[in-house]
Amino acid sequence: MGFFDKIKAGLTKTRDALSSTLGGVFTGFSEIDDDFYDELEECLILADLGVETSGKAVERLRKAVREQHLKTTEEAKDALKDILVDMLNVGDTQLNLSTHPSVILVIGVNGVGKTTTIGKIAKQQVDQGKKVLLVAGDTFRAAAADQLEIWADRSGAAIVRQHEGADPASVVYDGIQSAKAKDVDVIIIDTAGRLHNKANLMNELNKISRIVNRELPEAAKEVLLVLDGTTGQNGLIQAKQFKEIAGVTAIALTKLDGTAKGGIVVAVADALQIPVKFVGVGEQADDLMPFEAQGFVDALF
Ligand SMILES: Nc1nc2c(ncn2[C@@H]2O[C@H](COP(=O)(O)OP(=O)(O)O)[C@@H](O)[C@H]2O)c(=O)[nH]1
Ligand SMILES: [Mg+2]
Repeated sequence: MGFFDKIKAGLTKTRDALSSTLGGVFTGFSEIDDDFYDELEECLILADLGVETSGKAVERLRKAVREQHLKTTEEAKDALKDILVDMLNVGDTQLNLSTHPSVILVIGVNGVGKTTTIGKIAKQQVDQGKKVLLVAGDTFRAAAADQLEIWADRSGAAIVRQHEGADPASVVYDGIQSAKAKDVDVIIIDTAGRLHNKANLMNELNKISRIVNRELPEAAKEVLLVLDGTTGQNGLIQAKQFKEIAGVTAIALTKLDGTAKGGIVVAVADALQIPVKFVGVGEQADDLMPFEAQGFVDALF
């Protein structure tokens, strides 16, 4: 399955919800009037674009309708699709892995899908012929490193881990030395995400970043924030907190297969102005799609 089919299947719940609500708006109104805009905005909010982003999208649509003299709701629909694509295009959606090695630091709260997403990215990179090393920076529970090790085996990546309770920055240091020795292309660092202790988490992430910058000053670095797509607007609040404490460069939205509120992707991109680079649509190794705005919006409608 290509991107479009896969993402379409993963977004089934969102699309079903949207087609019964949004579809109704576009077919139910014969002309573009205030009632049409009001209904439309309500639908977008229901699909989890959030109040702010939905308002912005409808405002832009009003402008497009005025300026382009659009007459039918069908024309308005096409214009809305263009607007959503534009709102999603906030930066390069490809990971920057231009150096050898490159580093992906993966952050986010517990349970959002960090380790799973790392496993999936590792698989994609290994399949492209890259040498990948996973670093078990979540030392909070032994099970976390065990889970990462399963993904290492599954994807064909190497792994560096230490004992439970070890200093994550020290595991990262070990990982980088090992990567240098083994000529690794991509280092992917897993972390624990205990956001309830914000100061602690910030310290931990800062320490990891310092080690990476000191040991690999020239390396391309991505800070990938993983968000659970089913948590809706709560996820957005989390994202804003992480944006404050870590220099997030990319977002992965997981579990879109389990929600009717896939519109959260638009809300996140618009509110944070950080590109969504992946969407997770299942638990298997190949259930991670590189994000592409046009394909995503086409799959939604
Ligand atoms: N349905 C679905 N489940 C997912 C997805 N990504 C992760 N999961 C599941 O979410 C749970 C938590 O994932 P995990 O990677 O352990 O989260 P972490 O605590 O952030 O490392 C696991 O049961 C995963 O299988 C996804 O895209 N779709
Ligand atoms: Mg984990």
